[in-house]
Amino acid sequence: MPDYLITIAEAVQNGDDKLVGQTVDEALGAGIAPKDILNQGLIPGIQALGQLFKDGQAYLPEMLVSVRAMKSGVDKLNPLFASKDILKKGTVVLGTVAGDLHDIGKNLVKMMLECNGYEVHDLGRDVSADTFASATRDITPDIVGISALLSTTMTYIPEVVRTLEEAGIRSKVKVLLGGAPITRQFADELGIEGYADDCASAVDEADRLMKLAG
Ligand code: B1M
Repeated sequence: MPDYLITIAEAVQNGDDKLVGQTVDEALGAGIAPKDILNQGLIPGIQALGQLFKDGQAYLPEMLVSVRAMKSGVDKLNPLFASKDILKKGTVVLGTVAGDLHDIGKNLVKMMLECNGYEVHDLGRDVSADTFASATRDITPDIVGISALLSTTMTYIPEVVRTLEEAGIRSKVKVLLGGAPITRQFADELGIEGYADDCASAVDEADRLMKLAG
């Protein structure tokens, strides 16, 4: 891996957004292709940090600054791609369920998905089943991502699924669940394909769901 790309990966992992921006500029100036900067610099950097996070060796503050550092590089590259679709792996409609005002985790999931090639339509927090359904009908995403942080609001998730079914659009999407009280078992019991317990795993799980969808 050329020096520039190693520096970019390490700077993302260390959350150094200034160094990321500066080195991305230098790499572009040296003629390195934007897709190589993305695939061999920025993404390995965030993946390395994501692995540390999953292993319990990095924590939320590090994750937040690294995601921001990654974004500062991605923002420089995006205009250089002839089509944004080169970066795009899939489309996600994302929100925190009705009655629930917690959105810090959902926002992290959004940033991680965006940094990893997903177009995310963020419906915000306190999102009703009808709003999930109408956004799904209008946007036709590949994945509907639902976050819930309260044991009282996770019980609303079946209502979201039922509303998607009644609207005839449940079979056209994969559903991804997350949030502190949610478990894989809960998702399985509702016949929901996707579950992730943190924002790094959410990207892996979205990638898996995209493969499932064919
Ligand atoms: Co509240 N809150 N809160 N709170 N709050 C908790 C969740 C609680 C565990 C605190 C406690 O009692 N120990 C408790 C819930 C208990 C329960 O239901 N079992 C609780 C409570 C009770 C409440 C209120 C009811 C308090 C009250 O008013 N009496 C109230 C409810 C308001 C409402 O929602 N209607 C309330 C309010 C609030 C604030 C508004 C003050 C604030 C939220 C601010 C905001 O989000 N904008 C808040 C906060 C900050 C917390 C704690 C302290 C932190 C939550 C957080 O942001 N964690 C929390 C206690 C705790 O967790 N230690 C607590 C960091 C965040 C990055 O993690 O959200 O888990 P998390 O997201 C992770 C994963 O879960 C996963 O990835 C993220 C990143 O790795 N993930 C997904 C999340 N969504 C995902 C979606 C995916 C995939 C993965 O795919 C779609």
